Amino acid sequence: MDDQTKLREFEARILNGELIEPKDWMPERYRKQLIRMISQHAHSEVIGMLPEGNWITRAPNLRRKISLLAKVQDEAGHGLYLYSAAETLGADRNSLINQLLDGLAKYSSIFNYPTLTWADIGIIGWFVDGAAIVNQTMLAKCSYGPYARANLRICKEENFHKKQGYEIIVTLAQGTEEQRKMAQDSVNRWWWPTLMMFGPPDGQSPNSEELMRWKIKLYSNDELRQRFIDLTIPQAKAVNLNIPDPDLRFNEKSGNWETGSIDWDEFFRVIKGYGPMNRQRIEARRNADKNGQWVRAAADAWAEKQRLKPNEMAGS
Ligand code: BYC
Repeated sequence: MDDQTKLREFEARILNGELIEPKDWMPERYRKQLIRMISQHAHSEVIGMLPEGNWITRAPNLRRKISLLAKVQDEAGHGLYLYSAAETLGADRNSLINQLLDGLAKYSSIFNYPTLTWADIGIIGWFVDGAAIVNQTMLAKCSYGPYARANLRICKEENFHKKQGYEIIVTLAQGTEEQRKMAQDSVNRWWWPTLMMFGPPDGQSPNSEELMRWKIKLYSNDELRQRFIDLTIPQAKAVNLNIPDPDLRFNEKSGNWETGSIDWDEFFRVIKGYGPMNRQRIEARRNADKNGQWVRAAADAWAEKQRLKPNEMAGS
Protein backbone atom coordinates (compact mmCIF):
# COMPACT_ATOMS: atom_id res chain seq x y z
CA MET A 1 0.00 0.00 0.00
CA ASP A 2 1.38 3.46 -0.83
CA ASP A 3 1.49 6.25 1.75
CA GLN A 4 -1.50 8.11 0.23
CA THR A 5 -3.71 5.02 0.63
CA LYS A 6 -2.40 4.46 4.16
CA LEU A 7 -3.17 8.09 5.03
CA ARG A 8 -6.71 7.75 3.68
CA GLU A 9 -7.27 4.60 5.75
CA PHE A 10 -5.74 6.24 8.83
CA GLU A 11 -8.01 9.29 8.51
CA ALA A 12 -11.05 7.07 7.91
CA ARG A 13 -10.27 5.20 11.15
CA ILE A 14 -10.05 8.50 13.03
CA LEU A 15 -13.33 9.73 11.54
CA ASN A 16 -14.85 6.45 12.61
CA GLY A 17 -13.82 7.15 16.23
CA GLU A 18 -11.22 4.36 16.40
CA LEU A 19 -8.19 4.71 18.66
CA ILE A 20 -4.73 4.68 17.05
CA GLU A 21 -2.32 2.39 18.93
CA PRO A 22 1.53 2.48 18.99
CA LYS A 23 2.10 -0.25 16.39
CA ASP A 24 -0.47 1.11 13.91
CA TRP A 25 0.64 3.03 10.84
CA MET A 26 0.51 6.80 11.38
CA PRO A 27 1.71 9.80 9.37
CA GLU A 28 5.03 11.23 10.56
CA ARG A 29 3.34 14.60 11.31
CA TYR A 30 0.83 12.87 13.62
CA ARG A 31 3.71 11.21 15.50
CA LYS A 32 5.66 14.51 15.68
CA GLN A 33 2.67 16.52 16.86
CA LEU A 34 1.92 13.98 19.59
CA ILE A 35 5.54 13.86 20.80
CA ARG A 36 5.57 17.68 20.90
CA MET A 37 2.34 17.92 22.86
CA ILE A 38 2.85 14.96 25.19
CA SER A 39 6.41 15.97 26.07
CA GLN A 40 5.35 19.58 26.78
CA HIS A 41 2.55 18.19 28.92
CA ALA A 42 4.96 15.87 30.81
CA HIS A 43 7.41 18.74 31.42
CA SER A 44 4.52 20.89 32.70
CA GLU A 45 3.62 18.25 35.28
CA VAL A 46 7.22 18.04 36.50
CA ILE A 47 7.87 21.81 36.53
CA GLY A 48 4.39 22.22 38.04
CA MET A 49 5.62 20.51 41.20
CA LEU A 50 7.93 23.46 41.96
CA PRO A 51 5.52 26.32 42.78
CA GLU A 52 3.53 24.04 45.10
CA GLY A 53 6.56 22.24 46.52
CA ASN A 54 7.63 25.69 47.69
CA TRP A 55 4.82 25.60 50.31
CA ILE A 56 5.09 22.03 51.69
CA THR A 57 7.18 23.09 54.69
CA ARG A 58 4.91 26.07 55.32
CA ALA A 59 1.47 24.43 55.05
CA PRO A 60 -0.69 25.83 57.88
CA ASN A 61 -1.48 22.47 59.51
CA LEU A 62 -0.84 18.73 59.26
CA ARG A 63 -3.99 17.98 57.22
CA ARG A 64 -3.08 20.63 54.63
CA LYS A 65 0.52 19.38 54.52
CA ILE A 66 -0.56 15.78 53.90
CA SER A 67 -2.88 16.69 51.04
CA LEU A 68 -0.34 19.05 49.45
CA LEU A 69 2.37 16.38 49.65
CA ALA A 70 0.03 13.87 48.02
CA LYS A 71 -0.88 16.36 45.27
CA VAL A 72 2.74 17.18 44.42
CA GLN A 73 3.55 13.47 44.36
CA ASP A 74 0.59 12.90 42.00
CA GLU A 75 2.06 15.47 39.57
CA ALA A 76 5.31 13.47 39.44
CA GLY A 77 3.21 10.39 38.64
CA HIS A 78 1.46 12.30 35.81
CA GLY A 79 4.89 13.15 34.40
CA LEU A 80 5.75 9.43 34.44
CA TYR A 81 2.54 8.36 32.63
CA LEU A 82 3.17 11.02 30.01
CA TYR A 83 6.86 10.34 29.37
CA SER A 84 5.84 6.67 28.98
CA ALA A 85 3.13 7.67 26.47
CA ALA A 86 5.76 9.67 24.50
CA GLU A 87 8.04 6.61 24.50
CA THR A 88 5.35 4.54 22.75
CA LEU A 89 5.87 6.91 19.79
CA GLY A 90 9.61 6.19 19.67
CA ALA A 91 10.71 9.26 21.66
CA ASP A 92 13.69 8.82 23.96
CA ARG A 93 12.89 9.91 27.51
CA ASN A 94 16.42 11.12 28.31
CA SER A 95 16.55 13.29 25.19
CA LEU A 96 13.20 14.86 26.10
CA ILE A 97 14.40 15.59 29.62
CA ASN A 98 17.69 17.01 28.31
CA GLN A 99 15.75 19.36 26.03
CA LEU A 100 13.94 20.66 29.11
CA LEU A 101 17.17 21.07 31.09
CA ASP A 102 18.82 22.85 28.14
CA GLY A 103 15.94 25.34 28.07
CA LEU A 104 14.86 24.16 24.58
CA ALA A 105 11.48 22.62 25.49
CA LYS A 106 8.22 24.39 26.26
CA TYR A 107 6.12 23.73 29.36
CA SER A 108 2.94 25.41 30.55
CA SER A 109 3.29 29.19 30.87
CA ILE A 110 1.38 29.15 34.17
CA PHE A 111 4.28 27.66 36.15
CA ASN A 112 6.45 30.71 35.50
CA TYR A 113 4.52 32.72 38.08
CA PRO A 114 5.54 32.76 41.76
CA THR A 115 3.53 31.34 44.70
CA LEU A 116 3.72 34.26 47.13
CA THR A 117 1.14 33.24 49.73
CA TRP A 118 -0.67 30.14 51.02
CA ALA A 119 -3.76 31.29 49.07
CA ASP A 120 -1.78 30.67 45.86
CA ILE A 121 -1.80 26.96 46.70
CA GLY A 122 -5.59 27.08 46.87
CA ILE A 123 -5.74 29.01 43.60
CA ILE A 124 -3.47 26.54 41.78
CA GLY A 125 -5.84 23.72 42.74
CA TRP A 126 -8.99 25.67 41.90
CA PHE A 127 -7.90 27.61 38.77
CA VAL A 128 -4.90 25.72 37.36
CA ASP A 129 -6.13 22.17 37.99
CA GLY A 130 -9.62 23.37 37.04
CA ALA A 131 -8.28 24.60 33.67
CA ALA A 132 -6.24 21.42 33.25
CA ILE A 133 -9.36 19.29 33.83
CA VAL A 134 -11.29 21.17 31.12
CA ASN A 135 -8.41 20.63 28.68
CA GLN A 136 -7.57 17.08 29.67
CA THR A 137 -11.15 15.76 29.77
CA MET A 138 -11.04 16.49 26.05
CA LEU A 139 -7.60 14.88 25.68
CA ALA A 140 -8.90 11.75 27.42
CA LYS A 141 -11.05 11.30 24.30
CA CYS A 142 -8.27 12.01 21.80
CA SER A 143 -7.42 9.66 18.93
CA TYR A 144 -4.13 8.27 20.31
CA GLY A 145 -4.80 5.40 22.74
CA PRO A 146 -1.87 5.73 25.19
CA TYR A 147 -2.32 9.52 25.52
CA ALA A 148 -6.11 9.19 25.95
CA ARG A 149 -5.66 6.58 28.70
CA ALA A 150 -2.97 8.62 30.49
CA ASN A 151 -5.31 11.63 30.54
CA LEU A 152 -8.21 9.59 31.85
CA ARG A 153 -6.18 8.65 34.89
CA ILE A 154 -4.72 12.14 35.28
CA CYS A 155 -8.21 13.71 35.26
CA LYS A 156 -9.38 11.45 38.10
CA GLU A 157 -6.51 12.72 40.25
CA GLU A 158 -6.88 16.34 39.12
CA ASN A 159 -10.48 16.32 40.32
CA PHE A 160 -9.25 15.68 43.84
CA HIS A 161 -6.63 18.44 43.40
CA LYS A 162 -9.25 20.92 42.32
CA LYS A 163 -11.48 20.12 45.31
CA GLN A 164 -8.63 20.52 47.80
CA GLY A 165 -7.71 23.87 46.18
CA TYR A 166 -11.26 25.23 46.19
CA GLU A 167 -11.68 24.13 49.81
CA ILE A 168 -8.58 26.12 50.80
CA ILE A 169 -10.05 29.20 49.07
CA VAL A 170 -13.51 28.73 50.64
CA THR A 171 -11.86 28.54 54.07
CA LEU A 172 -9.84 31.72 53.47
CA ALA A 173 -12.78 33.58 51.89
CA GLN A 174 -14.90 32.85 54.97
CA GLY A 175 -12.08 33.57 57.43
CA THR A 176 -10.71 36.81 58.84
CA GLU A 177 -10.53 40.01 56.80
CA GLU A 178 -6.81 39.38 56.28
CA GLN A 179 -7.45 35.86 54.98
CA ARG A 180 -10.18 37.08 52.61
CA LYS A 181 -7.83 39.74 51.25
CA MET A 182 -5.14 37.10 50.74
CA ALA A 183 -7.57 34.98 48.70
CA GLN A 184 -8.69 37.99 46.64
CA ASP A 185 -5.09 39.02 45.94
CA SER A 186 -4.37 35.52 44.71
CA VAL A 187 -7.43 35.55 42.40
CA ASN A 188 -6.21 38.92 41.06
CA ARG A 189 -2.74 37.59 40.21
CA TRP A 190 -3.72 34.18 38.78
CA TRP A 191 -6.92 34.87 36.80
CA TRP A 192 -5.35 36.20 33.58
CA PRO A 193 -2.36 33.79 33.49
CA THR A 194 -4.84 30.91 33.93
CA LEU A 195 -6.84 32.05 30.89
CA MET A 196 -3.55 32.06 28.94
CA MET A 197 -2.96 28.38 29.79
CA PHE A 198 -5.37 27.39 26.99
CA GLY A 199 -2.98 28.79 24.41
CA PRO A 200 -3.20 31.66 21.91
CA PRO A 201 -6.56 32.68 20.42
CA ASP A 202 -7.87 30.53 17.58
CA GLY A 203 -6.62 32.81 14.78
CA GLN A 204 -3.08 32.64 16.18
CA SER A 205 -2.84 28.93 17.00
CA PRO A 206 -0.72 27.36 14.23
CA ASN A 207 -1.13 23.76 15.44
CA SER A 208 -4.88 23.66 16.03
CA GLU A 209 -6.08 22.90 12.51
CA GLU A 210 -3.90 19.80 12.11
CA LEU A 211 -4.54 18.62 15.67
CA MET A 212 -8.29 18.94 15.26
CA ARG A 213 -8.30 17.20 11.86
CA TRP A 214 -6.67 14.18 13.52
CA LYS A 215 -8.80 14.45 16.68
CA ILE A 216 -5.81 15.00 18.92
CA LYS A 217 -7.70 18.12 19.98
CA LEU A 218 -11.50 17.98 19.82
CA TYR A 219 -12.11 21.64 20.67
CA SER A 220 -10.21 24.84 19.94
CA ASN A 221 -8.22 26.88 22.48
CA ASP A 222 -10.94 29.55 22.65
CA GLU A 223 -13.76 27.00 23.06
CA LEU A 224 -12.01 25.39 26.04
CA ARG A 225 -11.10 28.76 27.56
CA GLN A 226 -14.78 29.79 27.35
CA ARG A 227 -15.88 26.57 29.04
CA PHE A 228 -13.46 27.20 31.92
CA ILE A 229 -14.66 30.80 32.31
CA ASP A 230 -18.32 29.76 32.38
CA LEU A 231 -17.63 27.06 34.98
CA THR A 232 -15.43 29.21 37.23
CA ILE A 233 -17.29 32.52 37.51
CA PRO A 234 -20.26 31.06 39.45
CA GLN A 235 -17.74 29.38 41.79
CA ALA A 236 -16.08 32.77 42.46
CA LYS A 237 -19.47 34.39 43.05
CA ALA A 238 -20.41 31.66 45.52
CA VAL A 239 -17.53 32.74 47.79
CA ASN A 240 -17.82 36.49 47.07
CA LEU A 241 -14.48 36.81 45.31
CA ASN A 242 -14.20 39.30 42.46
CA ILE A 243 -12.83 38.42 39.04
CA PRO A 244 -10.32 41.22 38.20
CA ASP A 245 -11.96 42.22 34.93
CA PRO A 246 -14.01 45.43 34.67
CA ASP A 247 -15.33 44.31 31.25
CA LEU A 248 -16.71 40.97 32.44
CA ARG A 249 -20.34 40.59 31.41
CA PHE A 250 -22.90 37.84 30.98
CA ASN A 251 -24.23 37.51 27.44
CA GLU A 252 -27.87 36.46 27.86
CA LYS A 253 -28.12 35.43 24.23
CA SER A 254 -25.14 33.06 24.12
CA GLY A 255 -25.32 32.09 27.80
CA ASN A 256 -21.58 32.80 28.12
CA TRP A 257 -19.53 35.09 30.32
CA GLU A 258 -17.53 37.48 28.14
CA THR A 259 -14.19 38.77 29.40
CA GLY A 260 -12.08 41.80 28.53
CA SER A 261 -9.06 41.27 26.31
CA ILE A 262 -6.19 39.03 27.34
CA ASP A 263 -2.67 40.48 27.31
CA TRP A 264 -1.17 38.19 24.66
CA ASP A 265 2.12 40.12 24.72
CA GLU A 266 2.57 38.89 28.28
CA PHE A 267 1.83 35.29 27.20
CA PHE A 268 4.36 35.35 24.35
CA ARG A 269 6.99 36.93 26.64
CA VAL A 270 6.49 34.13 29.18
CA ILE A 271 6.68 31.28 26.64
CA LYS A 272 9.84 32.80 25.16
CA GLY A 273 11.48 32.48 28.58
CA TYR A 274 10.99 35.95 30.04
CA GLY A 275 8.30 35.26 32.66
CA PRO A 276 8.84 36.12 36.33
CA MET A 277 10.13 32.64 37.27
CA ASN A 278 11.40 30.96 34.05
CA ARG A 279 15.08 31.11 35.04
CA GLN A 280 14.47 29.79 38.59
CA ARG A 281 12.29 26.92 37.34
CA ILE A 282 14.94 25.59 34.95
CA GLU A 283 17.70 26.13 37.51
CA ALA A 284 15.72 24.11 40.09
CA ARG A 285 15.28 21.23 37.59
CA ARG A 286 18.99 21.29 36.72
CA ASN A 287 19.92 21.10 40.41
CA ALA A 288 17.44 18.25 40.96
CA ASP A 289 18.97 16.42 37.99
CA LYS A 290 22.51 16.88 39.35
CA ASN A 291 21.57 15.89 42.90
CA GLY A 292 19.68 12.82 41.69
CA GLN A 293 22.60 11.53 39.59
CA TRP A 294 23.85 9.13 42.27
CA VAL A 295 20.36 7.64 42.74
CA ARG A 296 20.08 6.91 39.01
CA ALA A 297 23.62 5.46 38.94
CA ALA A 298 22.78 3.19 41.92
CA ALA A 299 19.50 2.07 40.28
CA ASP A 300 21.32 1.31 36.99
CA ALA A 301 24.00 -0.67 38.85
CA TRP A 302 21.32 -2.70 40.68
CA ALA A 303 19.46 -3.37 37.41
CA GLU A 304 22.73 -4.50 35.79
CA LYS A 305 23.35 -6.86 38.72
CA GLN A 306 19.88 -8.41 38.25
CA ARG A 307 20.79 -9.19 34.65
CA LEU A 308 23.83 -11.27 35.73
CA LYS A 309 23.40 -15.05 35.85
CA PRO A 310 22.78 -16.53 39.35
CA ASN A 311 26.28 -18.17 39.57
CA GLU A 312 27.93 -14.84 38.67
CA MET A 313 25.76 -13.17 41.32
CA ALA A 314 26.94 -15.73 43.89
CA GLY A 315 30.58 -14.80 43.25
CA SER A 316 29.96 -11.07 43.35
N1 BYC B 1 2.27 27.45 27.74
O1 BYC B 1 -0.67 26.25 18.15
P1 BYC B 1 -0.89 26.35 19.63
C1 BYC B 1 -1.13 20.62 34.70
C2 BYC B 1 2.67 27.06 22.67
S1 BYC B 1 -0.06 20.97 33.47
C3 BYC B 1 3.37 27.26 26.99
O2 BYC B 1 -2.25 26.74 20.08
P2 BYC B 1 -1.36 23.69 20.59
C4 BYC B 1 -0.74 20.75 36.09
C5 BYC B 1 2.44 25.78 21.88
O3 BYC B 1 3.11 24.72 22.49
C6 BYC B 1 -1.07 21.45 32.12
N2 BYC B 1 3.33 27.15 25.64
O4 BYC B 1 -0.46 24.96 20.30
C7 BYC B 1 0.53 20.35 36.48
C8 BYC B 1 2.96 26.17 20.52
O5 BYC B 1 4.39 26.14 20.52
P3 BYC B 1 5.25 25.08 19.62
C9 BYC B 1 -0.34 21.31 30.84
C10 BYC B 1 2.11 27.23 25.07
O6 BYC B 1 -0.46 22.58 20.88
C11 BYC B 1 0.95 20.53 37.80
C12 BYC B 1 2.59 27.64 20.43
O7 BYC B 1 2.41 28.11 21.75
N3 BYC B 1 -1.28 20.76 29.88
O8 BYC B 1 -2.19 20.27 34.39
O9 BYC B 1 -2.38 23.54 19.51
C13 BYC B 1 0.07 21.09 38.73
C14 BYC B 1 1.33 27.88 19.62
O10 BYC B 1 0.16 27.31 20.29
C15 BYC B 1 0.95 27.38 25.79
C16 BYC B 1 -0.89 20.37 28.67
O11 BYC B 1 0.26 20.49 28.30
C17 BYC B 1 1.04 27.51 27.18
N4 BYC B 1 -0.02 27.71 27.97
O12 BYC B 1 -2.20 24.08 21.90
C18 BYC B 1 -1.19 21.46 38.33
C19 BYC B 1 -1.98 19.74 27.83
N5 BYC B 1 -0.10 27.41 24.93
O13 BYC B 1 5.16 23.75 20.31
C20 BYC B 1 -1.62 21.27 37.02
C21 BYC B 1 -1.50 19.32 26.47
C22 BYC B 1 0.41 27.27 23.70
O14 BYC B 1 4.58 25.04 18.27
N6 BYC B 1 -1.32 20.42 25.57
N7 BYC B 1 1.74 27.18 23.78
O15 BYC B 1 6.64 25.65 19.64
C23 BYC B 1 -2.33 21.08 24.94
O16 BYC B 1 -3.50 20.85 25.16
C24 BYC B 1 -1.96 22.06 23.86
O17 BYC B 1 -0.64 21.78 23.46
C25 BYC B 1 -2.08 23.55 24.28
C26 BYC B 1 -1.57 24.41 23.11
C27 BYC B 1 -3.53 23.88 24.56
C28 BYC B 1 -1.23 23.85 25.50
